[in-house]
Amino acid sequence: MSRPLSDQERRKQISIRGIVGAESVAELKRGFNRHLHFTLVKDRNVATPRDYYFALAHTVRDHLVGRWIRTQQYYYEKDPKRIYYLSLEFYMGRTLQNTMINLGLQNACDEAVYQLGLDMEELEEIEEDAGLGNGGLGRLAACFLDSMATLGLAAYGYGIRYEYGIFNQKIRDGWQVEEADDWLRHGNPWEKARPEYMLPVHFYGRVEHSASGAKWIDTQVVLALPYDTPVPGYMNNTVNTMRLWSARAPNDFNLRDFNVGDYIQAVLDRNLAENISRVLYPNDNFFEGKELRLKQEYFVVAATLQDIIRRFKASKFGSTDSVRTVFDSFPDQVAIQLNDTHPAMAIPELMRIFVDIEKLPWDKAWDITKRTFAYTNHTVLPEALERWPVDLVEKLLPRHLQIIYEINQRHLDHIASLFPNDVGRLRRMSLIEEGDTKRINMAHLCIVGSHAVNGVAKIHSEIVKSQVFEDFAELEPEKFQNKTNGITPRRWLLLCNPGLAELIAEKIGEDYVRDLSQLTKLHKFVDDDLFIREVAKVKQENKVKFALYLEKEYKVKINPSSMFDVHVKRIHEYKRQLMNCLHIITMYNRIRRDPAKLFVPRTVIIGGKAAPGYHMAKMIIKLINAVAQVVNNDPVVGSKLKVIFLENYRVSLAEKVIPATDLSEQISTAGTEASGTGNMKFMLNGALTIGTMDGANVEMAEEAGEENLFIFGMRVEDVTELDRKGYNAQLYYDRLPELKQAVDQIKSGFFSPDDPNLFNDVVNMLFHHDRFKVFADYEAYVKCQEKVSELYLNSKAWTKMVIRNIAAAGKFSSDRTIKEYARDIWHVEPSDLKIPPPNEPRDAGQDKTPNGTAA
Ligand code: D6G
Repeated sequence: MSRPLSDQERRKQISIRGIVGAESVAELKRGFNRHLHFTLVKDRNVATPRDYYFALAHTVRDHLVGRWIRTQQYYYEKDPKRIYYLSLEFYMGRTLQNTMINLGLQNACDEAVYQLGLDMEELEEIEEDAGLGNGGLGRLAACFLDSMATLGLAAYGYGIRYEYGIFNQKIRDGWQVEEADDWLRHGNPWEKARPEYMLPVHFYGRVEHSASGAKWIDTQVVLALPYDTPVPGYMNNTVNTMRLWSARAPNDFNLRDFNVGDYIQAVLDRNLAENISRVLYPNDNFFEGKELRLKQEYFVVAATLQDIIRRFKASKFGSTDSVRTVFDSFPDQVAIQLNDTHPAMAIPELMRIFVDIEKLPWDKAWDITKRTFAYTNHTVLPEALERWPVDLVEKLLPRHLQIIYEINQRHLDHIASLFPNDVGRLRRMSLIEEGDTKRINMAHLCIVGSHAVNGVAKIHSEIVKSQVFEDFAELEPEKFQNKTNGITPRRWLLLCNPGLAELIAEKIGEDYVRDLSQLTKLHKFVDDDLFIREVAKVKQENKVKFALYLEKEYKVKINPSSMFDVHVKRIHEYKRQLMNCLHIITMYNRIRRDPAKLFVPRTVIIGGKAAPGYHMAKMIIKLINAVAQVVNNDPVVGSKLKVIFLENYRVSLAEKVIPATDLSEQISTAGTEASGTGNMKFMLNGALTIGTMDGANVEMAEEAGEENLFIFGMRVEDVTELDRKGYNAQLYYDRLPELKQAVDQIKSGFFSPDDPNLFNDVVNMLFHHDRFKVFADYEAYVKCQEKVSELYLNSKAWTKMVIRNIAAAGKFSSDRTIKEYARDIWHVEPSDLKIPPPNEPRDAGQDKTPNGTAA
């Protein structure tokens, strides 16, 4: 066996993060100095670290521009089928390092920055996260953009440019406190405003019907101003566009019809219109029926569809038959994927455009619409399903309500013809729910208006078909599909874990970055002692690095030789951070009961944001911090057990903590977590999983072998059975002394001596209305954790299991997911054709894009 290579030797051989040529380094340095001078208007005497970050960002951006223009020009020349991913969230995180990696510039930039006497990591830390998402759903959209560009699809992400993204979480006295995320304060070098493509969006008003059709009139207009962000593929010269809309008041806002004479007030009122894109709603898996949110949903949809149709009309397929555009080929040229029901208004909006504006007959319009849209369902939790009150829709979008009623009428007529006299079925399948408040079931609208409906993991897609939308699946079984989620290996391995990425490249070559299934080649190294040691070494280095980061940023000291047991994701009852907390208390009590007994040292790290209005989630954060306070300051415990609440968990913090994790906690109640994607990130980065048979955990176990994960607890069938019998928390409490002790401590104020009743709500919930059955899985969870500790004592056996997991993680690349969407839903072929790199700017007069602007 060969001796291990030094880090430097490795770097020289591996080019997954680009090749360092003397010339490119010199060019980067020139670019940097030029931008510092001309763009930042600074010299090195007065420049701040932020100036250096911006100079570097602009330098890297320069390398994107030509590829971006060329790619978009290519799309206009070739008119491939365009894929539109509509999402209210794009949780992008930082852009600098991702761009350097995808352009193959990382190593050259590292060298250039080093030669300039600067520290790359320090510069990277200055960039604000683009926190335009809450959790999994938004991050999935971001991973998909990376994969679509890498696979050479003519794809676009369309969303909202929130002025404030997800709030910054501060922990004060153990409580979550929210701070506004003013992420654009210093400017955003990655976006390009496109005021020339600004579009009007209408709200309110009324509908006039006449012989020539329906007219939506007397509306209030808000303008949608697009900001484009380049989305580079991995080393393929493709640069796609993410277009985010920002709300602008028209200049005659409130001046024409109202407020005549009150000019000042009218100008001040512009804020009202512009509030549409002010802030991201901070709910994860929860529907909050606010008018402003509905405005956001329609705003993105209305602007985007105008853009899509403009681009279609400009293509060779948007032919006209002397007067009108022929839309027959629209579904062959355009695929629109709805990321959950949030952009569901696109369905009635496209119908409105076709029927009211383009004057297509209803049936034809409906056929085209259905063949254009596909809908991804992300959750089956009832509190997360969007059900907009009819009254609200009627006020804000009166024409759309009429169209939804018409869709519903035809849909119900169809069902009645197939199932005569089945009133129950009609009621269950209606788009309109009767009740105290009449509501539109947006999932039903999406199912009816799409040609494909997919869940995001096998188990979830089965639940969608057999439970939540059973009647719809019976009606159109072929419509229902599964597309198991994935993550981009570029950000979630190359970027966040270069040590591991390069070690893997050394063993199996570099192609795995674009074809993650090649990780199976690692199986043959499971017994290679040197490789085992190297994998363990990379993990240890990552842990030390993370420990240093925590010490520097948060002044907390953790022991890097303890097991890092990490539970990071949004705080939610169904994700059961409370069960983890009960395990911590159990470990604590065990140490105190017998301090001399061997205990495998653990650092339990829990992080995640609670929706600001979610009382129970905020209490859970407070409880974790209260427990941490007691555990971390008990001299009997010493360094055996530490509990850290990781403040402000977000994309850029995930990139730090995931590579440093030994044990990944994925412990939702079976049947509640649609997929999860954090689980995949940990697996790829060499953590072992303790988890329930839920979401994509099931497929991780399938890929790696159940014996290589720590699977415990109720399966979906067990949960269903327990529901049938009736879940009684008290029974578990009475039977399990350690559970009783832990719960009693919370109840009696052991962790909140100043306020013994502080956690009454939490305890009360656990006993009387715990929908997620924490006590029912407690015993199996604690027993499984004992097995985890036992294996951790045997470092070699542990690392071998880690290697088996990494080798089995290939399925969870979002490249695989996108290939499946492309094949089964969008009907497009990925292309590995490399768009030629731009050498010189083309003659600006030569080509015209359909915007009339020079390409
Ligand atoms: C991006 C890049 C720019 C291109 C534009 C095309 O801003 O070079 O001209 O997209 O936009 P559409 O015409 O496709 O909307």
